[in-house]
Amino acid sequence: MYTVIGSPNTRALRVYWALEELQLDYEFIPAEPHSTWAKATNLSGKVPSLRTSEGFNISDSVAILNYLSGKHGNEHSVFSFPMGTTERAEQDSITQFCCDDIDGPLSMYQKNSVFHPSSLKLPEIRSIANYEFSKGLAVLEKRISGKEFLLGDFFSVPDIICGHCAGWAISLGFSIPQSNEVSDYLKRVRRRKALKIAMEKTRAK
Ligand SMILES: N[C@@H](CCC(=O)N[C@@H](CS)C(=O)NCC(=O)O)C(=O)O
Repeated sequence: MYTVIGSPNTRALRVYWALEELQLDYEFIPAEPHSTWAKATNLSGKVPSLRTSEGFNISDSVAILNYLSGKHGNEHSVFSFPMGTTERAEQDSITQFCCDDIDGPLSMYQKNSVFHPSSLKLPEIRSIANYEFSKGLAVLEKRISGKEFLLGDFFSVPDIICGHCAGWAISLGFSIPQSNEVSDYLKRVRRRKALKIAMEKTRAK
């Protein structure tokens, strides 16, 4: 049994989504960033963290998703290529692209508007982040062209990151094109049953 620390309004939703895809049991603590639980499980006070039944703690959504997909994943759930293969190198490269170019701009905007001291808040940050996010989507369009998922036929970790970021971007009012291969792809991943179940289960608490 796993325990997830993190409110579903944060990147913890990625972990809930992955656990539902993998059909694993979990408990959860809907902790906000810098809460007592967040500080107890991550030195930076960030969420999410995952606690294993042996009491081992893993922080960072990508580390958690890679751990879960490596341990429990297969071609029917959250797929992961083995370490040391060129396919895995490509998987890691796509994951890193999603973190830098899709998650990065949203993170920059949210940090500045929520977590930074008011003396450092910049009104211009929104248009800068929107510009960076649009650039990320343009590259995502090339990466997804002709494919169902980012790794081709297999639903995997970067699909969860991009699918989560799409919902996050919409909630922040960032623009996503309404009709092209990227929007079709994002709609496809966000329609997955596991995401719906994860949101219902964790938001009900
Ligand atoms: N790379 C980390 C980022 C974690 C992160 O920044 N989480 C946000 C909530 S979604 C947070 O706790 N922010 C607090 C802060 O930036 O101080 C991950 O993917 O888990």
